[in-house]
Amino acid sequence: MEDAFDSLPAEVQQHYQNMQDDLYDGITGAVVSGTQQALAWGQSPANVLAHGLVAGMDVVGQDFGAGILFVPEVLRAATAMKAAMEILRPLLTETGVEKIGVAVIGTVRGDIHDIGKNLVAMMWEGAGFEVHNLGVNVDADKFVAKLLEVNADILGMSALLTTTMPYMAKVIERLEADGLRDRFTVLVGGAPLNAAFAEDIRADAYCKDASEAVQAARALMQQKGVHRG
Ligand code: B1M
Repeated sequence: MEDAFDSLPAEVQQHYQNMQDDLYDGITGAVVSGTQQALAWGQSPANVLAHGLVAGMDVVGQDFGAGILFVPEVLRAATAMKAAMEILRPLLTETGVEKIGVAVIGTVRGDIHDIGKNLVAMMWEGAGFEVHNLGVNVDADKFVAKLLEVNADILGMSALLTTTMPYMAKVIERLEADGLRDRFTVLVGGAPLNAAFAEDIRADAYCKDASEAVQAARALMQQKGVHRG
């Protein structure tokens, strides 16, 4: 869990603001060195993520929506964010905990947004899950084949577009049709979703962000009483 931005020393707040500006401008080198600098000061990966990266990407999203930024600029910002996430990856995924379950995750068909989904995958790994990340534009066949191949406990699906979120329902309908729905816990997330949508499509839970995804996955594994060595 990150610290509140206002509780951070002024120079650290300024540092994160600079990182957000560099992310907005898509300057990968500066975002990467800003990430390294913040960690060297003893900032937690959660703080760097929330205040340096996600907060910057929120502004990019607002200006993209408002027609101030266009796809090429957003892509540059996304590239910078992904490079910084690679530095955080070992810190977020390192875990001394025993394996608590197996998860399959992907962004659904028609959708290529993967930053949030990759973050969930990293946090799940850090929480002790064996994670199979299928990438983007994943169809029902691929989800189902992987779930069976790795004998998964959890299916995570991500969608960032209002036009692609209905595909999650198709995947769940496919699990139902194959008589597999009860075998897997289905968690869904992504900016345009909400809990009512998750309930409508008969997912087990909606996760607002990566930490909720960890909490939900842990809680549902406990409910199932699954123990994996
Ligand atoms: Co796109 N895009 N984009 N985009 N893009 C959005 C989503 C949009 C809201 C921007 C806007 O208009 N303000 C808008 C969608 C509108 C809508 O449908 N309501 C949009 C659009 C329209 C598009 C295109 C159609 C643009 C075009 O071509 N005209 C196009 C679609 C391409 C496609 O997928 N077919 C497109 C393309 C792109 C880029 C390729 C340029 C790039 C993606 C690069 C990449 O991912 N590799 C991009 C980006 C970067 C964005 C925004 C700016 C940022 C998304 C992001 O990475 N956020 C986004 C604006 C926004 O979301 N505000 C936008 C940071 C990330 C950490 O947050 O992904 O929300 P998020 O993940 C969170 C939670 O949602 C949750 O946890 C994560 C971490 O806390 N979560 C899960 C996510 N998945 C989960 C799965 C789980 C659990 C939780 O499973 C259990």
